[in-house]
Amino acid sequence: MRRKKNAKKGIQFCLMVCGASGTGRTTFVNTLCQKTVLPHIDSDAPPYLDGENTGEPSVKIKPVTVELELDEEGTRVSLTIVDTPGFGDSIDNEASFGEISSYLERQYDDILAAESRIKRNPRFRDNRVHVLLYFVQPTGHGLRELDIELMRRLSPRVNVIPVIGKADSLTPLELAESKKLIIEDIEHYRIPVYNFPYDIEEDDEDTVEENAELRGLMPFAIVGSEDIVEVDGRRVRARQYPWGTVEVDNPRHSDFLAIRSALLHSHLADLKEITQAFLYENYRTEKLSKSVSNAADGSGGAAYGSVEDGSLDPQSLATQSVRLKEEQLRREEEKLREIESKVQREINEKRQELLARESQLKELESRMMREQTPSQPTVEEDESEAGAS
Ligand SMILES: Nc1nc2c(ncn2[C@@H]2O[C@H](COP(=O)(O)OP(=O)(O)O)[C@@H](O)[C@H]2O)c(=O)[nH]1
Ligand SMILES: [Mg+2]
Repeated sequence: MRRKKNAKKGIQFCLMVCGASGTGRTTFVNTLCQKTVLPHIDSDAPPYLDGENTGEPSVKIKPVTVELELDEEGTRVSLTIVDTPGFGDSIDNEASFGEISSYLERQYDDILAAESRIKRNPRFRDNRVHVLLYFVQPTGHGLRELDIELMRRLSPRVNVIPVIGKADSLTPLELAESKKLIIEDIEHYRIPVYNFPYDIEEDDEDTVEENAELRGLMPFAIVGSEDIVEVDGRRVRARQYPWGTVEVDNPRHSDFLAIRSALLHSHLADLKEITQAFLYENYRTEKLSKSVSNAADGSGGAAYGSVEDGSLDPQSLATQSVRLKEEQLRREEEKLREIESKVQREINEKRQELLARESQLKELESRMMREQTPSQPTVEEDESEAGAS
């Protein structure tokens, strides 16, 4: 049933890719979608800079939406990809951190505003990001400070899944070691990544097994390729080297299939659910509660910079204005509700009146019928007599 419905309506899902330049984000996206969704000009360079050269790279995050048909049954996903400019080279990382986190928050603000509207906009598009794939460079080591900071800062706003980009540049041993080091770092720095949560007591055996398996693969080893290569008569996505071929879809070569199926099939709903019920709710509470600026655990705070003179920082100001607007909307809504119930009351009264009239009319009608009935045969008799003569 659900599948049929999904096929008809299309599921909406939003994926953000993030990481240093050259970690294979663009290639991964095109591999995932099996078509060129992101152009292969380096999206990290010129297009992301504002035309005017002010010296400040102003990052532009532009989502792209593609319709993907996932299987023969026609299951479709409307996948929105959000590529973020790479960092780690010359760009000021602070600026791109700020850009990314404010992009995430902007999508929450949009829905917050949409929810408080009296009249809903039927064309409103929910652009909340459901998952962020963070591309770690294939250095063979653990996380860099930059990786730690970014994932820590963004994980309160989005489900973060760490992956190792261009994993084929590591030997199997190096890859295994690197995965181990990265997981150790994630645990040590308590980065709340999305770890395929399960509950041994509550969940069924299959779910537990599946999630444990996926958790065991983290960080996923990604190999992407836009080339189709013939291997043993099969045409597959692969990277060809003088010494051999790395097949994207081969689980012995990379974790691409595992992450693809987790994102687009098995964990799509869970990622959306956590975004809605946990991440967005938290943001909403933070935003609407007065203590928002104190509550921020330093994450995000630095991006906005608290103002020295004790006045409110932009975040609190924004919060306040949203709150005021919300209050105003609520009052207007209340007024409208009052009017509505008054009209409803009037309608009810009129309906009662109408019903009363109706029954009066019915009574009158039946009285008339009763009065008419006895005289009818005489009329007929007269008529037939008249006809006979
Ligand atoms: N070895 C290897 N190279 C890759 C892989 N994916 C992309 N590349 C190459 O790495 C370079 C940067 O890739 P790109 O997708 O543009 O990275 P982005 O800057 O993160 O978007 C390109 O030359 C790609 O061909 C991969 O999985 N393995
Ligand atoms: Mg790119």
